[in-house]
Amino acid sequence: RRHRGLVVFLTGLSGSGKSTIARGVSDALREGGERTVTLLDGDVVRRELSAGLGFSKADRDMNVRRIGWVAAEIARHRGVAICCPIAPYAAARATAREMALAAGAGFLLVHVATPLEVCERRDRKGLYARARAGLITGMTGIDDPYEEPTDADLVVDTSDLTVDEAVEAVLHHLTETGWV
Ligand code: GGZ
Repeated sequence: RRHRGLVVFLTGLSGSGKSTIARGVSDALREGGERTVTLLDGDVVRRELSAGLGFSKADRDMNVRRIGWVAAEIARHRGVAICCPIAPYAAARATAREMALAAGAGFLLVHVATPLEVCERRDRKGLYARARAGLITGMTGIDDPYEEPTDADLVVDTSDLTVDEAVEAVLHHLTETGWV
C-alpha cells in the first residue's frame, strides 16, 4: 500500500475543521518525505477548478465530482491527494470513492463530525449568522442538507479533539492500515 496512490477525503460542515486538519495531514506527510502530497484546498479549488459554480445541489455535485476526478488522477500516478470539500451528498462522495478505486488507489473517507452548534458558535466567516438572519440561503446545516456519512473510514470531532489530535488520528489510521 505504501507504493500505491491514495485519496484522503475529508467531509463535514463549514467550520468543522476540515481544511485545518487537511493542512496538518498534508504537512506531516510531506515531512515524512516518501510521499508526493497534493492538497486540494477548498478556496483554491473553488477559484481555479470550479470558478463559476455556486451552492445548488447540481453545482455542489459538479464541484465534488471535479475534485474527486483530479484526486483520482493524482492517486493514479501514486501521489497522495488530500481534499476537504463539504461534500454534503452521499452519492457524490461515493462517486469520488469509485473514481479513486478505479484508478487503482486507496480512498479514505474522514468524517469531520464536529456538531453544527459548535461550527455555528465558531462562525469564523459569519456565514451562519447571515444564514440565520435570512441574508443568505442554502447554507449547509441551516437550510441546506448535509447527509451524514454511513461509510466513513474514520470519524473525528474537533469539539472533543484538538486539531493536532485530529491530525494524529488520521496519520495513525494511515499507518495502521499500511498506507504510509
Ligand atoms: C455552505 C458555503 C455556502 C453555502 C459559501 N453552504 O467555511 P468555508 O465557507 O470557508 O467553507 C465553505 C465553502 C464550501 O464550499 P465547498 O466547495 O466545500 O462546498 S461543496 O462541497 O458543497 O461544494 C463556506 C463557503 O464555501 N460557503 N456559501 N451556501 N458553504
